[in-house]
Amino acid sequence: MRRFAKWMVLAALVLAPGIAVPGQEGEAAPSETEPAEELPTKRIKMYAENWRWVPDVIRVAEGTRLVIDFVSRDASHSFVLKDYQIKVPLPERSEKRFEFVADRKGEFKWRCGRPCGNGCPKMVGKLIVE
Ligand SMILES: [Cu+2]
Repeated sequence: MRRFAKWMVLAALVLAPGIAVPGQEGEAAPSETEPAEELPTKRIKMYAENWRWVPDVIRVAEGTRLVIDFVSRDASHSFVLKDYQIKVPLPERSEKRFEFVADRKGEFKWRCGRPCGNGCPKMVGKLIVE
C-alpha cells in the first residue's frame, strides 16, 4: 500500500498542469537559435610577377576577413605586411592561400620581403581598411 501511495504522488506531479511540462520547452532552444558570428569575407587572387603585385591595392571595410590566394608566376617572393605582422613566403611558381582579419583602419603598405631581382624594391602594394 505504501508503494501505491508513492506512485500516486509521482503521477500527480507529472500530470498536474503547471508543474512539470510548461517552461521547459522554451528554455532548451535558445543556444541553437543564437546566430553564429560570421565575418564578412573577401576573397582575392593575387599574382606576383614581373616585380608587381596584381592587384596592388586592396580596399576593404574594417572587420573583413581577407582570404588571399597568392600565385607566383616567376621567382620566389614574400608578401610582407609589416603593420599586421604578416609575412608569407611564396616559393617560385607556387600558390599559397593565406587569410587574416583586417581589424585596423588605415592605409598599410606591403612589399616583397625576398630579394627577387632588380625590381624587388618596386614590388609594393597598399591595403586600405575603411
Ligand atoms: Cu622581391
